[in-house]
Amino acid sequence: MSLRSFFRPNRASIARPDQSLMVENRALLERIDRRKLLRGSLSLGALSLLAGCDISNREEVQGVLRTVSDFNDGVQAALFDPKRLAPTYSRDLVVKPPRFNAYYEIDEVKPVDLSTWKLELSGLVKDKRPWTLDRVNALPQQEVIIRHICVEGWDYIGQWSGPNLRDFLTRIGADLSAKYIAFYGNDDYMESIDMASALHPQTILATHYAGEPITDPFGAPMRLRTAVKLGFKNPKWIRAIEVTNTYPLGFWEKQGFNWFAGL
Ligand SMILES: Nc1nc2c(c(=O)[nH]1)N[C@H]1C(S)=C(S)[C@@H](COP(=O)(O)O)O[C@H]1N2
Ligand SMILES: [Mo]
Repeated sequence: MSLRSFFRPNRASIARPDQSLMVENRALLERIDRRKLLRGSLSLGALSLLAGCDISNREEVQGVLRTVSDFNDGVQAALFDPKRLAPTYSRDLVVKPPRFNAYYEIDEVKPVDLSTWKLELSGLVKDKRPWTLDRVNALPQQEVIIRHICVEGWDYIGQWSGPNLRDFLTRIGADLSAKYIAFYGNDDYMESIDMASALHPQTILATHYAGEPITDPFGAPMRLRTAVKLGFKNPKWIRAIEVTNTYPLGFWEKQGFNWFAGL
């Protein structure tokens, strides 16, 4: 099925939208609809009708949804303005402690041993020496008070500080023309972002929350905080950073969410 035929429902399809297919591809559909990038030609309503057009071939429909979703990644990347700043907020709006979320429950968090913690570096980086927390804390600090938005439909304002990611990448001799930066969490979580977003002025390696070192269960000792990405693109408990040109598939992309996930 081509994209073109996918956009053109036939009458029969209107009569039998497939609910299970809609449920199965909910993440993809919501992502596609939320951005409203293709307003008019493509809506969740239109997709739901179209999803019914060849229900006998679920893989084909899924393939088309993925194509639209990947297409959105490209459109988002093209529309991204590396200099446009996200809104920031005043300190009295900061939620303390931060609101907790992970792909597991809060009581399952395995606290990180800060005495042995080191930040590992790999990939397209000249100086791969691991970083101790003391060395990270000796770097110039930047504070951002920004809104964290989760695809689950909630948000909160947080006050984060730590080294600016662009400064850090420059310092370690990272190839700033590489495509991706991947972050590996202590809990097996992995996410990656595009270099333009990594170099955005409001993207930091947060080690502090509301002026205090980040403690567990909140992602000690380091988490990515970027004002230009959805919540799931902000890995916590960072133990390793990789600079690469090989597309690194993250935790939530495997569930069908868009990779770019920009705000
Ligand atoms: N290591 C790790 N990082 C993670 C997650 C996770 O499960 N593990 N969940 C992500 C998701 S989906 C969200 S919304 C935010 C939650 O951050 P919070 O605890 O400050 O609300 O962390 C993100 N980073
Ligand atoms: Mo999230």
